[in-house]
This record gives sequence, structure tokens and C-alpha cells, in this order.
Amino acid sequence: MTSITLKSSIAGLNGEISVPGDKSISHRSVMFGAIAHGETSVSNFLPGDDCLSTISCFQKLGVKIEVEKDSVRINGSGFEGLKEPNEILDVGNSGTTIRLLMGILAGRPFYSCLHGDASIGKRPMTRVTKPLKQMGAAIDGRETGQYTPITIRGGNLTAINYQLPVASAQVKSALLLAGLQAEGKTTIIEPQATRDHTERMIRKFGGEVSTAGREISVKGGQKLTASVINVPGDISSAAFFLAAGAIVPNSKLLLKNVGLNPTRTGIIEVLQQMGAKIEIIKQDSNSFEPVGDILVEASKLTGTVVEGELIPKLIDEIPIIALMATQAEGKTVIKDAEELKVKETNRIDTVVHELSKLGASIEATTDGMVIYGQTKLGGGTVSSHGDHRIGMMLSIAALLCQGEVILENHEAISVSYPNFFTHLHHLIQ
Ligand code: SPQ
Repeated sequence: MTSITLKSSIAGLNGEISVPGDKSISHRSVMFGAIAHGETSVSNFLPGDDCLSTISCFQKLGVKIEVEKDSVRINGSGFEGLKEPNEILDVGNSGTTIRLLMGILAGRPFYSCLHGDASIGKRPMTRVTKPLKQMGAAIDGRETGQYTPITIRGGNLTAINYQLPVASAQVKSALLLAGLQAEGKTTIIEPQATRDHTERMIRKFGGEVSTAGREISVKGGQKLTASVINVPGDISSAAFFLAAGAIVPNSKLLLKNVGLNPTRTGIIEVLQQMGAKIEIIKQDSNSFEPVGDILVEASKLTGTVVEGELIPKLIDEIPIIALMATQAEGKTVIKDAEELKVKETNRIDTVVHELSKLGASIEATTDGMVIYGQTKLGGGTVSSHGDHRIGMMLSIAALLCQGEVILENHEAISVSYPNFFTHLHHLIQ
């Protein structure tokens, strides 16, 4: 574990950047490339640690994948082309890798074992293993299938109708990937809309998926065909600079080629609710995932309430929203966000603990947090706790601090944004 000393009390952030490729879409582009027939090429792929874990797992499953910087070529031979791995599949820190991979492996007639780091070892897997077992896969794991290592012997799946107990794109996606291999039509009912990248990918690779309200259905036995994917910039990475642009006095930033999928744009809605000067320019809605450029300028923000249907549209942005709230006028309440407790860290606890160290006035609640605004942040030693989003949020917090900030375990940021500090320094100059 290493630490970094961060610059505080800067004059403002100015300039433009293109944030790296979307993590959720990058994972899925490799997975779909692997289960489709033919050569898929991916550009603007995110070469972050999580997506590299996905590539390495599929290579161990016998798929030929070539990576050169942010370009990837995948030679898929359909679900049938996947081979029994003779090594453990190491997903590293990535929840998306393990949960979606379970859906794929549930349909394969061979044995596999999935494992990850200490954080993955604490994240709940029953939400995926339970419905996959109902479909017919033999799955086990520590504590009766709840935690990694997870073992799977798949094959002969039968379609199910399944009401998701939590709003989770990972569980939905795992079931869609299993459903593509099952006998019959699988229907998933979501409590709230979650990111729909998997549905868009199925269509992009020539498959069919139907959606009616909160119900998503897929028929088994479909043949997917290779595609060409240009990954849009990650709005969850852009969020750190959108927030910085809004709260660091004298800032003006242009973020180019940001993914604007409506199931992910909750951060923009919250910035607008808080009164930020933010504008979407040059939007392209014709591509399989909409993209656009976003201009943000520092302005006075007011506190807000973030809750309900909005939560799945910004779940990964809550740490940086909490930081924005420390600078807004009045109180901000975040609720209906219990899911934060089962991310890379318990993000209610880590946000409250680390921001409190810097002098924020913030309280944890059972399903979120309450933040009192217009606090002056001091300085001190903080930690990412190995969580990339906590590390980036604290790096932006440091820009507002009156004293020096030492960030421990900053390398966790490479999970989703390997060139984060290069971009940050570029905008400070
Ligand atoms: O992949 P991982 O580790 O779960 O990553 C996170 C993140 O902050 O990057 C969550 F910790 O994003 C998830 C997100 O929270 C990525 C994701 C996806 O690609 O489908 C969906 C969300 O998780 P969930 O549990 O709500 O399905």
C-alpha cells in the first residue's frame, strides 16, 4: 500500500478531457465478443484492472483475445467455444466480472472455480447463485453459496420467471446471459430500472430481447454474431470532474465523448437539481449507446434529496455527490441506497468516515446519509480503503482542503480510471 500527497487550495480547474471508456460496457464487450461467433473489435476499451480481469478470465476459458492499449480483438466461437479452465478464474476486485461470468458459466457443461480479492470475498453472491440454481446449474460457495470461492458445474438450464429482490444490473445481466442458453423464455422483473447495457449488447450482437415496463425477456438458443464496438466515455468517471468543475471555485471544464445512457445519467439530474451550471452539447443518440460532450462551470449549489428511482441511475456516484453536498447551501439527504453497503467497501461507512476526517458534517443513516453544507474542509490523512471511487472522491476533496491531504492506497483508482491523476494534473495547470 502506498500513499500520495495531494495539492490543496488550487485556483481552479480548466480545460477539456476525454474520460476513459465505460467500465460496464467494456466488460460486456469482451463477454459478448467471447460468446458470439466471429471476430469482435472494440475501440476505446477501458484498460483498467477490472476489465483486464475479465479479459484474463476469458483467456483462461480458451478465448483468443488480443489487447493493444485501448483496442481489443476477441475471437468468439459461441457459448459452445468456451472450454473448461484448468486454473481458478481470478476476478480481482470486480463484481461485474464475477456476477456476469456466473450467468455465462451456469450454462456450460464443465467445472469452473471463481475467486477474487478480499473485497470480493465479502460481497453477496446468493443474489445470483440462487436464481441460477433454480435454472438448473450446480453452484456452491463459502457459507452455503453466499461468498467466494464459487464453484460452478453448469449445463441444461431451464428458463425462469424471476422477480429481482434488489435493483441490480449485475443480477439482471447474469440471468439474461443464462437465459440465452436456457430452454424456453426467461423473464426478469426489476423493482426499479437499472443500467440496460446488457440488453443493448444483445441487440448489437444480433440477438433479441424484449422489454415491457419493468419486465425483460430473452429466449434461449439464440446465436449471436460478432460486432464492432466503440465504447463511450464512462459517465461514472466523468462524475468526479463534473463535481470538481461545479464545486472548485473558478473552474470551467469540457468533458468529451461521455456516455449518456438514460439509465446512467442520474448524476446530471442531481447536478441540475442542485443548481449547477451544466450543459450537454453535441449529443449523438444514434449510436447503440448515446454519447455527448458536457460543459460544467463552478456555481453556487443548494442541498437536495436523492432517493427512489433515481438511486440505481447514480448508485456509483453517491460518494462524489456526498462531497458536492458538503459545499452546497443547506442539507442534502440521500436515502433508499442500502445497496451502497455491498459495494467494493461499505460506501455509507467509508464516505462518512473519510469525509468526517476532513471536517465534513455528515451522518450515516440506515439507507444513506445526511450531509450539512457549506463546510470548510481541513486536511489530514485519508484512505481509499482499496475502493477506487472513494479514492477519486477524496482526491477531488483535497482540491478544496485548506491543508495538505495524504491519500493512502491511491493505487485502487486504477480499477476504473488508470490515468485519473494525469487528467487531474492536466486540468489544474
Ligand atoms: O463491478 P463492481 O465492482 O460491482 O463495480 C461497481 C463500481 O463502483 O464500479 C460497484 F461497486 O459498479 C457496478 C454498479 O454498482 C457495475 C454494474 C454493472 O456493470 O452492471 C452495476 C452496478 O452494480 P449492481 O450491484 O447494482 O448491479
